[in-house]
Amino acid sequence: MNPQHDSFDPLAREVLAVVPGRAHDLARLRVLAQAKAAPTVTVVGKYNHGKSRLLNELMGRDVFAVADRRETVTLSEHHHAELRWLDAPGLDADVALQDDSHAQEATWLQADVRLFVHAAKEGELDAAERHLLQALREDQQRTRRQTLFVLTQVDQMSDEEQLAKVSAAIVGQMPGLALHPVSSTRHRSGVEGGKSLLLQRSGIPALQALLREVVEQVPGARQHERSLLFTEIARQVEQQQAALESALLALRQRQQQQRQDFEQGLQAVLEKVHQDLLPVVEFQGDDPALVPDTAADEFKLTAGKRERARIHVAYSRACIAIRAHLIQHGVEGLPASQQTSVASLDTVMVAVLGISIKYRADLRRRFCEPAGQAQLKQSFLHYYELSEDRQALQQQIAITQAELHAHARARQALARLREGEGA
Ligand SMILES: Nc1nc2c(ncn2[C@@H]2O[C@H](COP(=O)(O)OP(=O)(O)O)[C@@H](O)[C@H]2O)c(=O)[nH]1
Ligand SMILES: [Mg+2]
Repeated sequence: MNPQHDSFDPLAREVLAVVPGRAHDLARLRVLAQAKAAPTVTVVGKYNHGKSRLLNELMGRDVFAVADRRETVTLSEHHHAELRWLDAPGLDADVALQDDSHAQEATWLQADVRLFVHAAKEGELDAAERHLLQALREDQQRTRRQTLFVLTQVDQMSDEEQLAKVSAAIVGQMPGLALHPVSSTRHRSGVEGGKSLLLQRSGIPALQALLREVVEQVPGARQHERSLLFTEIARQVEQQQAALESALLALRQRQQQQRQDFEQGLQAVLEKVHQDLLPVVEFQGDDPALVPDTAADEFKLTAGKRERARIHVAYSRACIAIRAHLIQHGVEGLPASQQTSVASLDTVMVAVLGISIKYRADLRRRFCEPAGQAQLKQSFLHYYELSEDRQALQQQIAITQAELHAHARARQALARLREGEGA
């Protein structure tokens, strides 16, 4: 691996963590980070259309394997004339997945200039070629990476008329397309036989001249593309960050509002309970509820029994009122960590109030005196925050905050990459 990438990759990972869909753009930026890398020229097109041979003729040396079989299966590169020439396998419907990924890498990741190769004898473009060419033209609009359409093997045309026909058909398919007709075999014969007319008619010298012009524009195009990609990624990170910020704000507002609703409701319920209990707790004189029944009273309705029943009913009513409020706010069971083996005891009511209240004095202390009331409020609020919904909300807030931190880190990493720290 290139040592220049040692600092690029960790920063890129921070960015990728929040915009995973930008993996390709970051990979391309990684290529662009090698500022001094020679402009890369590659071929794209179907197999056997003469891609490898075209590169050989353009370079003036037999570097890449030419064959009637599928010869090029991986990427091979050659440095010549201050250019990096990259031969790629053909893009065909029937290609093995691996070949295709090599071709994709050459075209989309590595190339500064693409030579789209189509053999004249094949006539019109097929659907796959049209789509690819269209995608390359759109990419050129966006990134300024250029694609030249090279019509190869024109020596296979019977005459100029047939060539003109094929050319017109292709332009009809892709309006505005500039065609560059070449014949590698003519070029070779011209070179070997020293025949300058054949050389000219091969179209190769003209394509070489055009390629030189296009290559001169590569540094500017790279700068444009680099800036474009950084700007697009940064914008996406910022947009996501803004969305997360408003989501966090909404969550916090909901958290606050819910608590306020619960607290106010609880206050109102406790006040009502207090009022309802007043007639029971404010008993004047000796409390008959405290006088135990004798064996003789077993089947009699005594004052003590009646008062104890009143206390019991009053307490039950208080509990029902409070429970109704708790249930309305999703506070019922105890958090898992506090649960016992007895399900009926695992409620917030039992945890806060105990199992039962038997004495008038206890009722007063708990529900009617400020200290007792404050204690109740505090306990219920405690369990309220531990309830499932509240915990889930808290969790969501924590996740959103973590995402926001990741975005802040991604922005920093992106800025550092842009400043060239990763280059
Ligand atoms: N007649 C003719 N044959 C060519 C030309 N260019 C390539 N070929 C032949 O077409 C076949 C495939 O060429 P190659 O460059 O390997 O195609 P690739 O699969 O696209 O790389 C080979 O047999 C070449 O010799 C050309 O300009 N004229
Ligand atoms: Mg080839």
